[in-house]
Amino acid sequence: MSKRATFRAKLAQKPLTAIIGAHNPLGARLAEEAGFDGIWASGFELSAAMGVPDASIVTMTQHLDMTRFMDAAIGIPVVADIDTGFGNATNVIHATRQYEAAGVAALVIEDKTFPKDTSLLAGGRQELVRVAEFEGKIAAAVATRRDPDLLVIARTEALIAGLGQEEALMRARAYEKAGADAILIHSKRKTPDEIVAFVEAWDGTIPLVLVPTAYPDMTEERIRALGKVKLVIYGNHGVRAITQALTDTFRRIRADGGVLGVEGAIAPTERVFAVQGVAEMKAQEERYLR
Ligand code: SPV
Ligand code: MG
Repeated sequence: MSKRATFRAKLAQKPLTAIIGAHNPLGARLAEEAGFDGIWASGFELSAAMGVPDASIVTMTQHLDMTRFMDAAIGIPVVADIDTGFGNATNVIHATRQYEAAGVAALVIEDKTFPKDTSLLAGGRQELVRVAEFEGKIAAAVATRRDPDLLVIARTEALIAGLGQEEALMRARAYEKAGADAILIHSKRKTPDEIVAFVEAWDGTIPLVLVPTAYPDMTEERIRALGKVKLVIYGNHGVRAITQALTDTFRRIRADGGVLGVEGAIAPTERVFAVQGVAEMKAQEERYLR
């Protein structure tokens, strides 16, 4: 079975599927090793890794290239965060072709205007496109995919934009009618109340997707108990872990004037060799270098 078919079947059968953000194959491999069901090719993570805000500055091609590298490096599926689809429905058609060819299992398209602003930023510029415009974008992605197993997930930012439950529900229902396979409902509240209220009120037939970054007390056990939610995305914990680890390590080396003090706290070189696949390369050399 293809990664795509496996992922679609998992979402249908498993009570809850869990994926985590990555922005390069190293992180993707570590996520696979840790037991995640898949990778979230996060726009926020890649933007941060490139040292720019998550505001449609990283281009589609840059995100696509990294997504392709990640997909090729791992055996678990990749869910691509394609933001707004990089423009209008025509851009979505192009993006769908490209990401499908890159091997992803799912596309997540959000109903913000292009260029977007990142969702969790206090005071961020959160403007949504008209419902009809976004229905067209979802319908365009659905009609463009060649493989029916490629999931098209519609993400509404209605709660992020402060537009309330009724707007969020109205949009989610419209996006289901437009052909979405699932609805991602995002929130930046510190508590899960508005997400719980949305999930309880959800009367559609397609499953929901949550990103419990702002409300971290929402555990998988609690999500499973809610029902209706089939996918949880841990959006940015990798890039935050790296930011902290590099901050601590670099400062310590500078303060100590040497690397002895960090030796015990960082991965040995051999561990990096292992994640890079050096052992496989050596086996290949043994077999093929003549
Ligand atoms: C991302 O990881 O790029 C996301 C999730 O879209 S969030 O940053 O919470 O909007
Ligand atoms: Mg994103």
